Amino acid sequence: MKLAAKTILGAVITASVAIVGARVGRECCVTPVARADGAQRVKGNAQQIVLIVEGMHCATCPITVRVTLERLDGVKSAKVSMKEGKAFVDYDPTKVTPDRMAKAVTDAGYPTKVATDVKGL
Ligand SMILES: [Cu+2]
Repeated sequence: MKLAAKTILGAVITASVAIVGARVGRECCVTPVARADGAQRVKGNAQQIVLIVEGMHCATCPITVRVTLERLDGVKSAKVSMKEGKAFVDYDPTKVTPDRMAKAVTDAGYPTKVATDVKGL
């Protein structure tokens, strides 16, 4: 009896884990994003832009977005807020454009556009 009960419990736990796993198991959450070695750090001429990022749904998503942005040549740093659905990017406008950043994040799985109504950052 005890063994049978354990087996059933084990099956229930396994099923629960599988259900939870299916819920959060989007690619962004399981695919490790390798950071490019020797990421470029630019000096001077920095500007900041805000990107509106859709589709972030777990704690890993903003990290994926940040790493995606910081891999771009010309991006100094990126702060990503999952709560706000925004990315705040410091960048060198001579090396990279906001549209290029938005495309990179969109290609990573998060539909992104450049915020046009944000002034005075
Ligand atoms: Cu995620």
